[in-house]
Amino acid sequence: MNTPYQTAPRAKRVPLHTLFRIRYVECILFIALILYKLFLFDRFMDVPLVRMDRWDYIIGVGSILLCSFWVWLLPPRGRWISVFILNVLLTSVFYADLVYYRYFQDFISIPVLMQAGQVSSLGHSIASLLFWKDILFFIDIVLLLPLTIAAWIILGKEKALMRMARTGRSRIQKFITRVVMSAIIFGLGAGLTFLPIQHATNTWAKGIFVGNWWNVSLYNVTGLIGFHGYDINRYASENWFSKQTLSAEEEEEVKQWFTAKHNEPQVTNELFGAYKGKNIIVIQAEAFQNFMINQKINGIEVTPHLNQFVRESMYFNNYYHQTGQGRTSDADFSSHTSLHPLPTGSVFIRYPNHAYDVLPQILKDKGYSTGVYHAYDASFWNRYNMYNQMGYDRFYSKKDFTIDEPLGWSLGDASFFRQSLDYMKQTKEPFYSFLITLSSHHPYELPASKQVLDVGKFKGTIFGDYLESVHYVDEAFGQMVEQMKADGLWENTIIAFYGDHDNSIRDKSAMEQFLGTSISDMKFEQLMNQVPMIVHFPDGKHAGTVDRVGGQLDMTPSLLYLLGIPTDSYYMMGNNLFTEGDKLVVLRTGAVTDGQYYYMPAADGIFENGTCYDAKTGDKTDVAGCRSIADQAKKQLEMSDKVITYDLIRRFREKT
Ligand code: GP9
Ligand code: MN
Repeated sequence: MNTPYQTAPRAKRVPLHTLFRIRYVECILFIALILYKLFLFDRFMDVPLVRMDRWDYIIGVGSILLCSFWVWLLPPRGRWISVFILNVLLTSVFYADLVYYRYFQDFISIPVLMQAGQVSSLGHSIASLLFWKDILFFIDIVLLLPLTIAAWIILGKEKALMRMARTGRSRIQKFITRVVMSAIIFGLGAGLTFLPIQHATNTWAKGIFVGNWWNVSLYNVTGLIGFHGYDINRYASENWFSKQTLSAEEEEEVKQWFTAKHNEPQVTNELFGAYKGKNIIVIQAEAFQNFMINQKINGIEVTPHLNQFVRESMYFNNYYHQTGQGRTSDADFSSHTSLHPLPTGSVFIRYPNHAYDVLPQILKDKGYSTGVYHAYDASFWNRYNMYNQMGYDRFYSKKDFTIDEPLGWSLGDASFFRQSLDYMKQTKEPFYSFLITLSSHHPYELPASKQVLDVGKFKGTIFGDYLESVHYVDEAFGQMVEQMKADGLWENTIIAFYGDHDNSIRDKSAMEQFLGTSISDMKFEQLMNQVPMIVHFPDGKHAGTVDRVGGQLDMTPSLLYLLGIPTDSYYMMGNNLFTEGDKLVVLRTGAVTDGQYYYMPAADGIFENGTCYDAKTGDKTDVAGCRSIADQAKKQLEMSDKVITYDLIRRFREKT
C-alpha cells in the first residue's frame, strides 16, 4: 500500500526534506561546527606551544560526544532543537573564555565565575577585547536558527502523516535504537577523550593534574571542553566531596618546609628595627609596571614625581608581581600574607576565613592603627570580608569618599589620595595605611582634559592611553607627597609604592618603540612581570637603586624587618629585601628566578620544554641549569596552595 507520504507529489518537495531525512544529520553537523569552533578558539588564542594537534582534535570530538550523547536519545525534532541550544551554550562558553583569555591569559573557571562581579565590572574593558573576526563564532547560529525552525515544522508534518498512515517502526523499536545509539556515542566519546589524555599523563604530561598551577597547561592536555569538565570536577571534589583534610604526612611536609625556611641563615644589618614605631603608608598602584620609571616620551618624563621619589628612596628595580587570576586582590594578598595566590580564583573570594599571618593584624597587635583605602565598592573582590579578617580597624571604600573628581570606575586618584590623607590625619599614630589606586585601570582611557602628556605616535592606541593614565597617577602621587610634607607626615612615615600587576597590553613592538630598543622574548616577559617597589625612609637615608631580585611576597617580611619584628614565628614564604644575597622569586606560572638564572616554564608544563636563561645577560642556557630553581618553585607553590586550601596556619597555631 502506498503511504500518503510516498504518494506526495515530487515536484513540491524542497531540498530541505532530503536534508532532514538524513538520519542524525543534525548531530553530525553539530559535531563538525563545535569542532570548528574549538579550532577557532585555539587559533585566536594563539599560543604556539599549545596549538591543537591530531590528538587534540580526537579529544575534541570525544568531548563533544560526551557533551551531546543524551541528544541521541531524542526523536529527530528534539535532536534539532537540542543541538541548536547546545551549540548556543557551548559557543557562549567558548567565546566568554576567549575574551577572558585575551585579558587574563587564562580561562574562566568555577572560582572565577563566583567572582563574576569582577568580570562584569570590567565593562568597557571587555568591549575593547572584542574583534570583528569573532563573528566567525556566531555565523552558524544565525543560519541554523531558521533551519532548526524549518526542521521542527517539516519533521512535525511528516511525523503527523506517518502517524496517520501508521507506518514506520514501533515506538519501542525506535526507543531501543536510540538508547543503543546514545550508549555507543557515550562509549566512543569516553574512549576518544580519556584514552589520549591518559596516554599523555602517562608519558609527556606526567603530573599535570597534580601541580596544575596553570590552566593553559591543563588545556594543552584536555582541550577546552575537557578543561571545563576537569574544573567542575575539581571544584566539586574540593568543595562538596572532600573533607578538606591532608594526610598527617602531607601536613608534616608543609610544617618541615617552614621549619627549613625559618632555619635559613639570617643576615642582619643596620636596617633591622631602624624605623621601629614609624607610620607606614603602602600604595598599591593599579597596573603600574616598572618600565614606566625613569622613561621619557618626546623628551618629557612619564613619571617625573615618582622619578624624584625614586632618587630619594630605595628603589627595587628587579621586583616581580606574583599574581594569578585574582589580579589586584592577589597582589594585595601576597604582599600582606607572604604566601602565593592560588592557581585558580582569588583567595579573597575562595578562602577569606582561613588563617593567615597578615601584616595589618601583626601591626595592630603591636599597637598600630590600621586602615585600608580604596574608592570602589566594598564587595568587589570580597574585600569587606577579607579586610575584616586581616585585622584592619577600618576599610574606607567608595561610600567613604566624596566623588568630587569622577574618573574611570569611580574617583580620580588625586582626590582619592587627598581624602585618604585627610582620614589619616585623624588616625592615632603610629598607623599602617594601605591605599589601592584605581585610575590607571584597563583600558586606560582618560577624559581629554586629563590627557596632558604628548604621547606622539602612540596617540589613539591603548599603549598611548596607558602612558597617559600612568602620567596622571604620577601627578596625583606628586600632589600626595606635597600634602604629606605639609601635614607633617613625611618625616615620620615609611612610604612604599608598588604596582599590583601588568597592564595586559602584550604588545612587544609598542614596548620596543617606547624603549627605543629591541627586546628579546625573555626580556619582554620580565618587563611584563616587573613592577616597581620604592621604599622611602622617614629620614630620607639609604636612597639608591637595588637590583637584587624581589617580589610581592617579600613586602611583609621586609617591612617587619624595618620595625624590628622577627618573622620566624610566622608562616611566610617571602624574603627580606633589605639584606644581600640571591633569593628565590617564584611567579604563579612557575616561572622563577634567583637573580642568576631565570626559568620560563613551557605551556605544556614539562620541565625540559621550558627555557633557562642567564638572568644577567638574558642569554639562553642549558635547561638543566634551571632544574634546581624550577623544582624549588614547584614545591613552594605546592606548599603555599596546601597552606591556604587546608587552613594549615590555623592547625599549626592550634598545635603550638
Ligand atoms: C577594583 C580594582 C580592580 O576594585 O581592584 O581590580 P583588577 O581588575 O585589576 O583586579
Ligand atoms: Mn589591578
